[in-house]
Amino acid sequence: MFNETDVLAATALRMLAIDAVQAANSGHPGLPLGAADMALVLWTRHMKYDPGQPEWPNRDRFVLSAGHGSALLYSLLHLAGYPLPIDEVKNFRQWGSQTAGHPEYDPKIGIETTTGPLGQGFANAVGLALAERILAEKFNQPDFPVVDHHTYVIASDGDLMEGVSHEAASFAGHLGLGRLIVLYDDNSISIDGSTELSYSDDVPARFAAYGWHVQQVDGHDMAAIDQALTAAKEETGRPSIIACKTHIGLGSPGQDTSKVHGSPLGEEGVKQTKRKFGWDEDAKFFIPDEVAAYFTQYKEMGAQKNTDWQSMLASYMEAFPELGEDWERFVKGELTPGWQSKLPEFEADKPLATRSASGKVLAAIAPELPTLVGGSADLTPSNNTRTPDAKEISPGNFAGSYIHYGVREHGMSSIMNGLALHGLRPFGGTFLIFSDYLRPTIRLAAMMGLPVVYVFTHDSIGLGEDGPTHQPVEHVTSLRAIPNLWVLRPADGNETAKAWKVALERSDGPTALVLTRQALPQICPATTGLENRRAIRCQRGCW
Ligand SMILES: Cc1ncc(C[n+]2csc(CCOP(=O)(O)OP(=O)(O)O)c2C)c(N)n1
Ligand SMILES: [Mg+2]
Repeated sequence: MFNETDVLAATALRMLAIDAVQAANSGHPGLPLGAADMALVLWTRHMKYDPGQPEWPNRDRFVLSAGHGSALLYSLLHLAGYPLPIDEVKNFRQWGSQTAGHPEYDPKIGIETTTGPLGQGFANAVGLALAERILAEKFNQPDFPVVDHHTYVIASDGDLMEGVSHEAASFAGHLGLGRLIVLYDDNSISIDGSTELSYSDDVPARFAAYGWHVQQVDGHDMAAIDQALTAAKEETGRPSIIACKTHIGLGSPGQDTSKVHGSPLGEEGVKQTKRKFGWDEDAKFFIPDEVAAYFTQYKEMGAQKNTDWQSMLASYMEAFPELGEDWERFVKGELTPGWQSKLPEFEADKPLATRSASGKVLAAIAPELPTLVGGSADLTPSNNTRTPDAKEISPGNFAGSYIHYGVREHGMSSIMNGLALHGLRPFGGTFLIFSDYLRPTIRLAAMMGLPVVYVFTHDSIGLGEDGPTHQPVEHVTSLRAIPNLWVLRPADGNETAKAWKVALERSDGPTALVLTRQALPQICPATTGLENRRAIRCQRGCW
């Protein structure tokens, strides 16, 4: 089933990656050399993608969570035929290139999410896999599996050490996200040296305890990887992890050491590695014709899958015109026209906490917005995030719009990034004081321009009674320091309604709503302009 051309293609992938790192004299050769076999098997025998239309909605999602191995991803995208020319691979890590040191969100060339901070890609992938199930429930009809794909991840030791991956893995196991498949680059090396220095988890046992389907294979045995991927796809009720035992820096002088993790091999090291793989040691960025033809064949197969899907979609649009309209809007990232008319108005002289106003706003608008998916990190009654009509998402049941994330703020927020990457409009709640727990993910949402909404309640001086651990002091200021995050701190009910309007009309980045626990007077009648508002505030002595 695997022949010399497969091996040659994997070698070409490796050589392209080490040439890119060497040209930049900076980067990470270890992961590409070690993980090329699993990447090749995945991208040729299992993944569904069309490099001619990278944003095909029903493509399988691939996340290189170990973003430091980006030379592997860029080489793979180039070989697979994505619009990423060889000059971009040659310009690895150079200013203005599409090939930054760690991948940055760029779906037009096949990069599904920004990775680099370890663990985030893993948790984003849980969000992508959850989005796939939610969307399948919304759109699929008998004989019309419009949304029907897998989410694949390559994750490293560091990814699995990071806390956020623990939260997300536990949650994925709970929900039974059967279409999530993780290839673990199990090389027992991280930057400080052997993982034995700091890591003695029994990873397979840990994931089995989370409720995952677990396999262990030799990560350089293509047939074994292929079989494991097939078994992982057959397991539909549980997420899968395949621990692939690999050699970091395979074939290089520094193989199996931490040195090869993040240091270029050097001109001599590159030559030695090329000799070891039977490659011309003087050839740089060389792609043999048979390797180019090999990838073209898979590109054509992918294009055919997309063509078949497009013709199914055309029949679907005729058979289900209303759903078809929703689908078109979803694909364009648009919300139901006129939804703003449902925004409630709050009467003067009825003091109300802005968290309560937020709950009322959501209750009014959520039924209009099929792609809005809410949740809370176990503070639902405090955050007022669940609306009366919202059905909850639960293990094996994805026909809902409300997610109980459990006490997993960091995981929740990274999963929300994944939901947003797949086109849903997620919002999630916790106390403002705990915004620190999800700060790394807010920054990534801001960098990627994802329209995620954070419902941060309990912005109140009255919280003093909970003690200093619950009293937000510097939080609003520090959130305002994140570029491209909009921080809105409405002063009453009507401003809360406007804040939701602003947050949901925004499609190019995240918004934090900072809401009170205590009741506030209504100082801003809904329909008046700024001048009147000023006058009213002056009358009340609160401007
Ligand atoms: C949150 C976070 N902390 C630290 C780093 C810096 N860093 C990059 S790779 C790495 C660990 C490398 O080990 P592993 O993940 O096993 O990758 P491998 O060396 O096997 O390629 C670290 C600590 C990071 N990228 N993200
Ligand atoms: Mg490692």
